[in-house]
Amino acid sequence: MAGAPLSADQIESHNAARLEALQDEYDSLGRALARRGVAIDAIKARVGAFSVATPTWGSGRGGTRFAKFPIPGEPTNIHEKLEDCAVVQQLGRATPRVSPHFPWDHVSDYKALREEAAELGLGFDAVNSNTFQDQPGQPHSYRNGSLSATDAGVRAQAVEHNIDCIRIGEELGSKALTVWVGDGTNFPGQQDLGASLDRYLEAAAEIYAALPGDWRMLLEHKMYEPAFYSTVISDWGSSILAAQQLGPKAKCLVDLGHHAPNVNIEQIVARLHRFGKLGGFHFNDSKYGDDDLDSGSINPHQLFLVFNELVEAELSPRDGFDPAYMIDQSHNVTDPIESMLSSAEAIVGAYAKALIVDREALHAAQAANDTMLAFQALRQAYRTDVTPILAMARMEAGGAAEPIFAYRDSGWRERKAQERRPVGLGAGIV
Ligand SMILES: [Mn+2]
Repeated sequence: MAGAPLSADQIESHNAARLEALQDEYDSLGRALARRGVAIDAIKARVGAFSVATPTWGSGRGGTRFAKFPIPGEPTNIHEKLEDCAVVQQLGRATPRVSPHFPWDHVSDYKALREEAAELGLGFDAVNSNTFQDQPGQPHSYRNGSLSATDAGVRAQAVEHNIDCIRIGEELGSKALTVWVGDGTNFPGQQDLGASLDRYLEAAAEIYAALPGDWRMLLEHKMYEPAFYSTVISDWGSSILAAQQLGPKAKCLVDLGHHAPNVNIEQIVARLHRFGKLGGFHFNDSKYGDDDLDSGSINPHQLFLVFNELVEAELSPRDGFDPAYMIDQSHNVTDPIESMLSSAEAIVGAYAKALIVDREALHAAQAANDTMLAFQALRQAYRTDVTPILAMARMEAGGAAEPIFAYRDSGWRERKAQERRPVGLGAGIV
């Protein structure tokens, strides 16, 4: 297939029916912001330039340890996943890149895959390796770990897979490899906690050595799961120590769901940036642990505070500050396209709110130890409804004023339910 997946005419008529009301709301917000010294068009331009990647696996229905409930018409292979990600991009205009995962997205011709994506209006973001599950026919099992395994053959296999991912990524036009390992233990005494990190670092250094000059290696930490007693790269401390030891191309990736409950993630962002090690983000939300709920659905204020730190970071850039943003959540009960549209809007909205913070007032209040006015600088921005800015930016880029309604009206999923083969039942994991 060639070109955008949905009819541009349909999006245009969707927008035409909403333009007058939207213009009115945009102008009204513009006047309100102008009184605060904020130029709405400048914010809209920043919003229009912001983007976040979608993960190929996010286009399918996720699952839990218990079950996966597929929906008719969900994608069954990388080609169909790209189509669905292209729908998200066409309507939402905030997700122009896709983050692939190997071996799940394996094809025989990556050059052709890159062209196929480009025709759909998509590029490729960070490549994700997978050494947390066994694949058919692989010589060694990851049941006792991968990069940190005690068995040298297992470690070599995991290193080789990551290097394969780099080679594939080069063909796809990626510039980063994201490494998350599920390595860890379930019992005290199961492994030597120091030696397992040593083995991880030694193996990770071999992957690092294979990075092209302009690539980054993003280390993703996770506190627990699948291991429930200890995890080798469990937190941002382990992550930054590993990244510092590996070298300048190694950075830390913060997945919002991968921390202990109540951890101050915005402070972690500030810390990682302070040492030039903030490499990327996986956006999702959580209530109890790593539940992979939709971004901004549980704690939108935290998302805003994270972006507040990212805007501060933009203002005082450290070496190579260019975080890779990606949505990483499990769509268990919704149409994944709708969840990604809704989440992208929540993420861009948090960014827009962070942009309209009166930084001068904030910094002055901080310097004067005026706690309440410092907080009010944040509060004033947070309570601003930035919806008209997002909608206008989307529309001007060719997207839809109300993406989820435009998607429903398109009948995309119903059509795909006729065309695509059904997904089997079974336990799912993302
Ligand atoms: Mn993640």
